Amino acid sequence: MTEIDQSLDLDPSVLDHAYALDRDCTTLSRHVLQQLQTASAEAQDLSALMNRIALAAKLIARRLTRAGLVEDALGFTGRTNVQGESVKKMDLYANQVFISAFEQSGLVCRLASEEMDNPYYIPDNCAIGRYTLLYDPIDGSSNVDINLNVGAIFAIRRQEGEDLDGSAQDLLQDGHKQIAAGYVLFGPSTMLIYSVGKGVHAFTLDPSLGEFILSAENIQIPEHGPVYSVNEGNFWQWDESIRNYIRYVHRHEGYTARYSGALVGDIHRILFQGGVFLYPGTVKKPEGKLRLLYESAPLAFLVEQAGGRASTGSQEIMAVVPEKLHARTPLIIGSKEDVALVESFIQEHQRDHQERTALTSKD
Ligand code: AFP
Repeated sequence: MTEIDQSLDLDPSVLDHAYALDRDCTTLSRHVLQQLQTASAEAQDLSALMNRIALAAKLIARRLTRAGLVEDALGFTGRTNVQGESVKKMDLYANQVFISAFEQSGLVCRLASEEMDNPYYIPDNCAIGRYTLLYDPIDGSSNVDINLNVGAIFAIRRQEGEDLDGSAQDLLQDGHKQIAAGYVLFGPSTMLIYSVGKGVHAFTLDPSLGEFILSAENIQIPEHGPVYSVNEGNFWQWDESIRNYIRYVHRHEGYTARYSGALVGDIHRILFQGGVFLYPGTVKKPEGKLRLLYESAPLAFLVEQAGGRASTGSQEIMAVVPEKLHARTPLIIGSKEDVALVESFIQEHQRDHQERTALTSKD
């Protein structure tokens, strides 16, 4: 114990723990290599890729923490993206940060983002970097202007084929083609959660070191949790099956509603505490709001790695093959038991519908 520790009269066991944390600090790149337990070229690539994602996360976090003080961080650009949504200044900034972080890396041939109509190619990298980074640079961007948590979501896929015409057809494949996925949560602290298919691990940015340090390893999502996370303002737009599920949780003890407007924040809570997040189809958006390649599939990869599930209601998210780059899917994701409960209402409704149709066709 140091003199300062003695003068502060600190409990030695607390100090041991604090020093142990300092001594053992595991950085992200080292952790990826440990996970893959090989010196293969792909392990080196993934470690370097995660490092670049971490760099992008640090740059975005730095701007977010000063968003109210710097020019051009808050508000809208006046443009709409390929999905017809209003683009915020932070969306554009964060999108560009990912491009800049990867442009010099030699790792990635293409970046595909929610904010870009078509993938962005880095021709100089394509001879050596055969990966594609798919990402949502700022998830929940409406939270930026009110200083609430936002996120970024990412997935890495190998490029398959030459993609000579730049149509990126090889990206129109299911979620099993992802070799890594994760998200960054910009909250009171900045956290990066990732999986390379070997469990789910959380890192917290230590601003004094400028490093992401391992803070939770092998996260397991509880089989069931109290939280249901859904925008209930859409109740009038839902199918009767989803309304029945919501009526069920309203009438049973043990459920609690949490909805932040940023998917990453809601998923983060559920990952650690259990429960279910839903964004079902609505009258206005029958496929829901969330994009398969940039949001649903990466989070499905992660949540499955943590022992949870992700479903459209009738199909596993990981099995969905998108028809186009910016395809949307309904999403039901979280603890196994809670996802199954929502699905049971959908299945019951489908059975009722089939029976009614059979009866009317007999008449
Ligand atoms: P934005 O990034 O356009 O704000 O959308 C965020 C999001 O895709 C996801 O993070 C939220 O869960 C969901 O939309 C919120 O959408 P609603 O406002 O329709 O509930």
